[in-house]
Amino acid sequence: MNFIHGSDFHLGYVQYGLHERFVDFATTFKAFITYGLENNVDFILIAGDLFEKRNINAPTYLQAYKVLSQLQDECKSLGRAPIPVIVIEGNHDLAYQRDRNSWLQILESQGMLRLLKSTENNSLKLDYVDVGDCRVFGVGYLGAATMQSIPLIAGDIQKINQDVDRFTVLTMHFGMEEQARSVVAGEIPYSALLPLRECVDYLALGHYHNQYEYDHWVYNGGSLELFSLNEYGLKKGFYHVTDSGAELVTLPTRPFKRLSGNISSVKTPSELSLLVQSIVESETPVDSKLSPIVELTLWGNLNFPKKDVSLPELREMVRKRFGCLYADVHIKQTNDYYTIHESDIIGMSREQIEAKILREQIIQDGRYKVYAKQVVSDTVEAKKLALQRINEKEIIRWLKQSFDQIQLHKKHAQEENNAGVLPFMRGDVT
Ligand SMILES: [Mn+2]
Repeated sequence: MNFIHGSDFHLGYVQYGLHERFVDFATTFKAFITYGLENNVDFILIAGDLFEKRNINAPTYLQAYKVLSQLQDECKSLGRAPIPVIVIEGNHDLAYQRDRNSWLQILESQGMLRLLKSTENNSLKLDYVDVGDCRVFGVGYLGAATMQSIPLIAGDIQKINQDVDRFTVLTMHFGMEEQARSVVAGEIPYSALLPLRECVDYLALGHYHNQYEYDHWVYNGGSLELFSLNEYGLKKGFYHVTDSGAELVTLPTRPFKRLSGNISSVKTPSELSLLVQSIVESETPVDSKLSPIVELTLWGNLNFPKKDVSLPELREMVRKRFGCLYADVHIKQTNDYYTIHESDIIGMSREQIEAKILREQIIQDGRYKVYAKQVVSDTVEAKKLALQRINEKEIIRWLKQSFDQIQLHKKHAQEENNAGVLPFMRGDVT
């Protein structure tokens, strides 16, 4: 057995409106395919969101076509059979109803890939393909119907696989509960996957852009490129699966750097320039062939009108220092967030007051100040669960998970060795 499993390439995404970023996403996709070729895999699996949009433009189509046709040409010149590229539709590359065909279907009709398209017409009809010693089932993005479909999918696989003994791969596009930095509707808890545990050897997931895995059978490599700064610091890669197991492979991509500084003690615009100067100079330049993308967040209380700040000038300082492809500097005024006025309590609900007091405590304590929002919402939630008489072990487990997440985030932030930790809360996930 020998295959690679990746997802969320998002070809066609023009991040920051930069052509270079448009090219980066394709370069990374190509590197993934090349890895497969060089490792002589039996097949290449893409667990959805090959494309950024349903209605991609011609250059994006060409990027995909070129990479896939080159793979075929190279297989031919090596005298080996073409390596099948097996794909499902993610939420980003579903066809519009009116278009009927997705771009993935077009590429399939051209013999560039094999699109696994399970159809649901009253009953689910699973699509699969046999390659090497594997049987690969695929179900495209189901959205809110994912959870209820899982037992049906498991039942069908069991029926189809009767008397067949193959290594069974199932590829789907959904996120697992508590893996995203934010709370996302329609996430799947691990317990819901248990019917699949019986009949699937390898569950190849896509959708969330961070790497995670469960119990040596559920794998999500994430997007290889950094799709948004909310993903900063997340582990990302694809899996190379052989008889000895699934190994996470990472690829070199354009570096991102996230910096921050507290502006509360800055009195004038020129002092602000000096602060930015000292922040960028205390950072080591980025060691990469690709020029980096750097984001600097200046947070706290700005003591003079924002219009006096020359953001272009500050951006230029960052750009010069790091030789950036793109530098972003922005100001995040957080002063109000930390201030509690007694008069504010009038007219507030009990829950709001509780949240406010908790927040005050957390800020005074200092250790989890930057995570105050999360700690408050988790504490309030824990109380609600207790009132609902949820088993205390369950509540503790849930709080522990949240705590571990904060600890992990804290550790990452420290590793980045930033002067001040950003006051970012849970971010959004695509
Ligand atoms: Mn997706």
